[in-house]
Amino acid sequence: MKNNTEKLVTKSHIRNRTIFSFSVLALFSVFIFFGWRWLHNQPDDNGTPKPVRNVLNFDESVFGNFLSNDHLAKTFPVSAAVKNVRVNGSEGMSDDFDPASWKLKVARKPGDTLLITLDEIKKLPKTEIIFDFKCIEGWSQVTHWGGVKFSDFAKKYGLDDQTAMKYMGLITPDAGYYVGIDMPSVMHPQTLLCYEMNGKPLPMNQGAPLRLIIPVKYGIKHLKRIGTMFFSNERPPDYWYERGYDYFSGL
Ligand SMILES: Nc1nc2c(c(=O)[nH]1)N[C@H]1C(S)=C(S)[C@@H](COP(=O)(O)O)O[C@H]1N2
Ligand SMILES: [Mo]
Repeated sequence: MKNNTEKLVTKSHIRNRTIFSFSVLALFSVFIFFGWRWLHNQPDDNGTPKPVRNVLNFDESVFGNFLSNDHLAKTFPVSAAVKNVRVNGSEGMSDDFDPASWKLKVARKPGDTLLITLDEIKKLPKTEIIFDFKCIEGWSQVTHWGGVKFSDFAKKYGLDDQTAMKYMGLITPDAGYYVGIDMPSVMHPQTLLCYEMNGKPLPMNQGAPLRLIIPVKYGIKHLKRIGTMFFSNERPPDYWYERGYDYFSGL
């Protein structure tokens, strides 16, 4: 029996369809070509074309609202933490550094800089966290860190005026790596000034004497070997931001 939905298709019908399909393809190609060229002729904003930067900044204005002290990054049992923790990134970690004479510089106001030793920091209550550390390069690892909560540190050193500002900046002692972080993320209860990894003193290549651990952010913001801390209502300079990455870099 003949299927009555069958249609008779002529050669010219097929030809017309083919021409139409190729025309659509050609049109889209032209559109993408000129669109791409237009984008790359736009003024640069910190390593990326201005329209792309505008989208990243818009994302920040949306997703920044989801950040809350009640929204915690997922944590794990100690047994889940890896023993061989990956070492990634050594900007600002020059060889001529002497951990014995290190002190944390906290620039509270112009002409008012605190110098704090590691022993003083260790006197504050210790907090540990085991979480999935995520790098924008596409890897992640469950790792175990110990230190003081930034919010405890801020309370102890009277940083109320400072934490009322919009950003904190961190710089390595040689100024080779630097990050800026929005204050809600800095004050988040899982953000640590960290001096231990896997229950032992932090290894040099992992940021000894003191590094930042900030589980609500990608790895780029977890600055190793903190030299100077400062506060500002403007975005502090940020190493990877200047190279085209998102300033917020939240998770
Ligand atoms: N001083 C300094 N801190 C840094 C970096 C760096 O290059 N220099 N790289 C960052 C990046 S991209 C990642 S993923 C983490 C890696 O931390 P780890 O070496 O302890 O794994 O450190 C961050 N902190
Ligand atoms: Mo990273």
